[in-house]
Amino acid sequence: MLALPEGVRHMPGYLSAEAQAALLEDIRAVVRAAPLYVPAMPRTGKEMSVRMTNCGTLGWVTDKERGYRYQTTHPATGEPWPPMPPALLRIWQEVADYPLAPEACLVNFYSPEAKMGQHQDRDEADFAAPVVSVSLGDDCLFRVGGLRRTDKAVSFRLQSGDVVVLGGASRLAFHGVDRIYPDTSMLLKSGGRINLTMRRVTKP
Ligand code: MD3
Ligand code: FE
Repeated sequence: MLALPEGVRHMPGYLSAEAQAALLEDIRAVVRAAPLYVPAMPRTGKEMSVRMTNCGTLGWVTDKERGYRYQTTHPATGEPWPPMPPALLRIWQEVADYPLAPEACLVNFYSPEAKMGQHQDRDEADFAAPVVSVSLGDDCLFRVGGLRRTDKAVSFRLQSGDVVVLGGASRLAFHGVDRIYPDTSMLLKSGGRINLTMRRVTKP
């Protein structure tokens, strides 16, 4: 097992089975208020395989015309994003080592065939804060490299209930999800994977 890059903290099994089930109910309520939508790449309009929504004061969105950005409202409903569930805020307070609350939580839903190509998260104005990731449902193969796309990368499996803190030297590292391992969790009745990423967006 290779060492993780500096600034990546993987906490396997951070959430108990009960905490995972409770958080899933919170996320179901978020999705009822702010339905999952199909994000599209800037310029090409190519649809991503991951379905997305957000909670918090800001949400990350992308479409063909206007590209990657944060905004206060859902792109399809025009409504403000629902608030972040207290259980999520609590996780941030426990692990982020950052004095301010997260502003955005991006909710990614992966069907068994979905993946996310290698990219950097750089649409935020403040890179001092970490990104905190919570995984629910099926396992995935996660890959994280360095500051250049060609830097060597390490892959590891993320499981339901794992928390990852991406900070410091890894905050701008290339990363992605190469595959989902179907039927590896019983949390989601129809399978798939949910990833929640809490972020700071604005400069304090
Ligand atoms: C490493 N999501 O939403 S979470 C994303 O599992 C995203 O859905 C993946 O990449 C997912 O942007 C990975 C873990 C993660 C999040 C942000 C990072 C890893 C990161 C930022 C910098 C380096
Ligand atoms: Fe990312």
